[in-house]
Amino acid sequence: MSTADTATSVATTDTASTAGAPSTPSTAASAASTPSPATAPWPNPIVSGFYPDPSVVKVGGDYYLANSTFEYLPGIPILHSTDLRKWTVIGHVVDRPGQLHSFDIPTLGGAWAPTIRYRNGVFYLVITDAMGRGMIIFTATDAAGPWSDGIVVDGVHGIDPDLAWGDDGTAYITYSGLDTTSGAGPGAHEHGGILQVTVNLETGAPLSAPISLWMGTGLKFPEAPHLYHHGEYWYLMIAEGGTERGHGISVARGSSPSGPFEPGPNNPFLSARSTSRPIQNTGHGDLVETPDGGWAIIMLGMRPTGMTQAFSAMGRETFITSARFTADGWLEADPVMLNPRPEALVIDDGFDAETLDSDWLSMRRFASDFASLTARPGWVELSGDGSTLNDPRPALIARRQRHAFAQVSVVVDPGSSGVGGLAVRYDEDHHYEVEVSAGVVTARASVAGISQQWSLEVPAGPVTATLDFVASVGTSLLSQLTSDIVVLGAIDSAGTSHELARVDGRYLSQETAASFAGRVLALYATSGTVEFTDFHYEGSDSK
Ligand code: 6LW
Repeated sequence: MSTADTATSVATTDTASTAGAPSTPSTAASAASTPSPATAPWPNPIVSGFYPDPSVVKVGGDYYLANSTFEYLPGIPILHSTDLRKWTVIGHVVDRPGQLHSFDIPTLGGAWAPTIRYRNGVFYLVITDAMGRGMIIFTATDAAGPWSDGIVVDGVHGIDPDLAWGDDGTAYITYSGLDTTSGAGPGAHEHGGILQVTVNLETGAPLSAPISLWMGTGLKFPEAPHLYHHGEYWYLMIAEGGTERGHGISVARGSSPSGPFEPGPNNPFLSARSTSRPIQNTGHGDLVETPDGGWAIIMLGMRPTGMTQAFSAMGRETFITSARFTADGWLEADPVMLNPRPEALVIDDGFDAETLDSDWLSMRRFASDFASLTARPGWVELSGDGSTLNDPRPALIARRQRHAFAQVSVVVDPGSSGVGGLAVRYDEDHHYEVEVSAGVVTARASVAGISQQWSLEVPAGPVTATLDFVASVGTSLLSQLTSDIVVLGAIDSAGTSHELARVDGRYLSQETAASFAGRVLALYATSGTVEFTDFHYEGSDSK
């Protein structure tokens, strides 16, 4: 497959030695009873929380993964693994102004669907800054960064760009023909199927006019194309059916990177549609060679919960499943099975480092614009400008909610005039928060313009704001439909605990909010300066 080959061929000797049967029977017995890392069931999700539209590349024994981040900054995380199971964020492609449009990008716009590839010592990442700069090529010699400023593929308007090289070194950008950037009116909302141009990667100049490669099998939204050269064929793998429950992955093959392509016999060959599997919406996949020389597809999916599997509180996450080439040269994949990591994840941040942990996100502007780690050592100070969580650029730092059930808390000191607190946010129309000002704590739930709040007078001084995400315990069937219940609470400066409100979590899910991102846990300041310390997150996928 040219992508892996372009990177480096997979080292086989160490794979052979680790996969080889041990010499002594007892070891062999234990080996037989304990699946080798290569054959143990995949953990799934492999990256939990708001990590949609994954792309992966193998470079020797290393794997690099990239995801969409839309209006959040820093943008486009790069994660590293050596086994496709354990992933670590090693950097971000977008870590400074100008790389993306960002500042006034509409919600749902921004960093849509990257493809990460590697060739001759250079990492390439192509992506569309939807409703922003357009289709962009970023490069780096180290996947951890720094990455380039990004060059625009001039005049090519589409999403989900893929990058592949022909045997002659020609660079092909294959993309989905949804035009979000030309502003050309009706064409901006038609879908042109899967298109392709050749491109000068140094300048971004297209070297050919767009050609149409495939419209998919006729399902809606043919998108997320990826080209692979394996054996005698070029494979064109796409998503179709839409990112909702009808999502799936289809494949066609041809003798050249530009086709013509013959659709496979079992498309979509990967989909959860109309099944009761815990993982739904599977699609938008990238094919990768596994450490043991097999194949896997890494894709987006969702974990809808509630009695009718209706609400996905975690949004679109990154999943994996095994795949293979069949004897007649087509792709097949195993069902994507849920296998959450059993251990709880605990995060504590006392804000005593010189810079914010890179998992802290901000909204359309970098946190350096409004956050200080030096004003009060051991605290992060956020300076509000009057923007609330309903506005496009709140003074906010946020981390993804990674688990269905979690406890979150942070100490909030609003001083004499500050207003701010702890929120769970899906987008500016859907968020719940515990807000603190001098002597008053307010719980608030805002859903699609409807808002309700509960206020309580408390002694002056710092307050510990808490959000608990718990399972619904109601006995009525109606109460069993939701994904979770969010408990908004506070511990005042006298040490008294208060439960301010219990709010249904279904309204902060992909199916209701419907915006592309996912839940984040946010520290924010609306006005004045508000200081925070002792952020604590404990999450688990078991109740
Ligand atoms: C992405 C498209 C999609 O570009 O949603 O789920 C868009 N599929 O492929 C944004 O995530």
